[in-house]
Amino acid sequence: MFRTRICDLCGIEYPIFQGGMAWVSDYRLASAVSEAGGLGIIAAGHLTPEEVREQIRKTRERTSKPFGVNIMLMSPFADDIVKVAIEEKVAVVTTGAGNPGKYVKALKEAGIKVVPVVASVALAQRMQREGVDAVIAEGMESGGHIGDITTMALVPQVVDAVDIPVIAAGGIGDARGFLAALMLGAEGVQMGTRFALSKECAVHENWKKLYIKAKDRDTVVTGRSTGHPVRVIKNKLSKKFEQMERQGAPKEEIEKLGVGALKAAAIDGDVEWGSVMAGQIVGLLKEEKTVKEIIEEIIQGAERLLREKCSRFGG
Ligand code: TUI
Repeated sequence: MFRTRICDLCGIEYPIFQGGMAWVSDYRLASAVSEAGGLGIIAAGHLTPEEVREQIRKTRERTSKPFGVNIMLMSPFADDIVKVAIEEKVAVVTTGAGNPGKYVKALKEAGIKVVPVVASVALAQRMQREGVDAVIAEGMESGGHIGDITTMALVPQVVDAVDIPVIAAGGIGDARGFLAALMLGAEGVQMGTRFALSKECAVHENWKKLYIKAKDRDTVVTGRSTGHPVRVIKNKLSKKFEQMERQGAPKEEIEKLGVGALKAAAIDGDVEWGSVMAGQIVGLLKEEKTVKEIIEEIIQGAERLLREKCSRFGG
């Protein structure tokens, strides 16, 4: 059950992607997700091209299954990371925070599936015209850099506007979210926050503790005034951001606050003054689980839910 075009496209068992998360999703998480039947994704956001190559090779030592690399298009190394992905022949490249148009041809020629994150119908249509294999429609419930439409509203509009498969992202953390996304017409889901709170994720313990403590209203979007909206868990840093944005501080000064803040939280565990990116679904998460448990609970839970709902509403 739940085999979709995404499974065939990427050579995976379940249509579940693990979102690429800079400083959070390295080879340990990516290989675990792929081994469990989903698509693990190495985040290249913060890495140099040679570090990306090393991550790819380490992933290959742990799994022979397909996996992906996420290229954050604001990275100064994006051009060379694309070259590394091609040389290393990764199965899938996902992109974020921009338009990957100029890379599509070279990636496709190398036999790599290209799956950009989009936050609007217009970009999804443009990406389809440029020949990508699928799109990830990401709602503003997501953690990190976001667009401004919710998953519930964005996904069906993107589904109606393109013929290629659509993966839903943003606000999905369990079987209910997975099934809801399929009902909206998506053929798969991408989850970041849920996988960040997994045993195999090497993010700092303080980050995970904060995720467990967080409730529904504990995230906030900073950086709207600079054109780089980022969803994080509220802390001293986010309050400072809000204060500076309220006061109309210069864009450069506000952006300076964020430099190094993600690493400070994810690696050094400074969850007061670091940037603890998280989606709104963080309030649902109560415990750390293994990747295998997360995926099995979603697939088995969705099968059970579907049976229950069909017998209740479907006669
Ligand atoms: O990329 C993400 N999320 C991210 S990247 C990131 S790294 C970072 N670190 C510090 C500060 C800022 C970022 C953290 N989180 N998600 C994918 C995503 N892409 N969400 C939204 C978009 C998007 C938005 C607009 C993609 C394309 C787009 O349009 C660009 C255009 O040119 O039309």
